Amino acid sequence: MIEKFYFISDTELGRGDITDDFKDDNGLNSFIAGITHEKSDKTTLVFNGDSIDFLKMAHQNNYPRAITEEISLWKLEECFTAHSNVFDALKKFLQDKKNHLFFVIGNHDADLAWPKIQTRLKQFLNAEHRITFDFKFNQHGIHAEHGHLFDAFFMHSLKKIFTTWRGRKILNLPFGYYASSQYLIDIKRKFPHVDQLFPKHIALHQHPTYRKYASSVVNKLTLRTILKYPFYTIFNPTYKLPIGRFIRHTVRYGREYLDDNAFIDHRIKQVCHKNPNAKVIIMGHAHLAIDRKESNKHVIITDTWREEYDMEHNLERKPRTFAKVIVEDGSVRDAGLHIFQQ
Ligand SMILES: [Mn+2]
Repeated sequence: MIEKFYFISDTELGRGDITDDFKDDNGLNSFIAGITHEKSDKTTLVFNGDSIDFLKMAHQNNYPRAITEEISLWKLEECFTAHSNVFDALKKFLQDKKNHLFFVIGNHDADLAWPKIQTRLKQFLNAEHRITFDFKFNQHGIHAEHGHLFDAFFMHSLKKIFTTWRGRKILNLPFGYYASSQYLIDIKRKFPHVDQLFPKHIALHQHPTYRKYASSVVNKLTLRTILKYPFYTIFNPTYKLPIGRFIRHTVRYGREYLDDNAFIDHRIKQVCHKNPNAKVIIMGHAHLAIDRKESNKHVIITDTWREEYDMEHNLERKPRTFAKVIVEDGSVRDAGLHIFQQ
């Protein structure tokens, strides 16, 4: 029996407005169409986190801190409308009964944890029993997770996904979510195109106006975080701070918060250590493309599918990458990182 697994990450499908960085519907459609009729007994497409960009999507022009199930549902419908072609391709993919879809939950799409979001997606894609949602994917010695659980700012408890505030059930989101949606989004809305430059620390270095505006926003965030949030958190759970993790991050990396290249080796070591039995480990989140052997494991990091230009390579559009794993009779036969060519 041959099973094929495809992993892509960080597509960040939004609602087609200025904060939506996904402009590649045609590319993604043809990728999905290309794997729809595979020669296999079973084909699974894994969206390895940050698939739908609930984080950067405004809700009726606002970024509320308390994310209820209704807000998440509204955003999901907006995404269905803005990227209907992608969802049509997924519907066609799922028409074949041997095909499965797996959504790994990331930091832009924690909303996928809501029961009604999962029901709605299953209903919309018309495949009740072949769509799975989870924070981690573990099958046949393949371990996949988005990668944010190793990120000091986006890490959160897997046991407490929801919390209650003023009698309402809301998502229990990490500090990074609020820093991004309440503050950093402002930088993006003001400089939408500079924000598509990668890596971030070089973009900041080369664009003084962008850097100046970004640092004023970050300073405001830092001041409020130190002076006000410790008091706010008494009344409102969305103001809680990851002080211990923040200190550990600073001890390990100094004042480097943006360059994922600086963090990735340690994160790879951590994920390998936490999953001793995995043969293949796949992550996203870092917006890097990596394929290497690490302590007898095959480690693959898939890059983003959003519109991003590489400042270290003549501003070329970053290639769209995916991981492919072939499993024969329950064991991994082949695994690797690939570049998608349309
Ligand atoms: Mn992420």
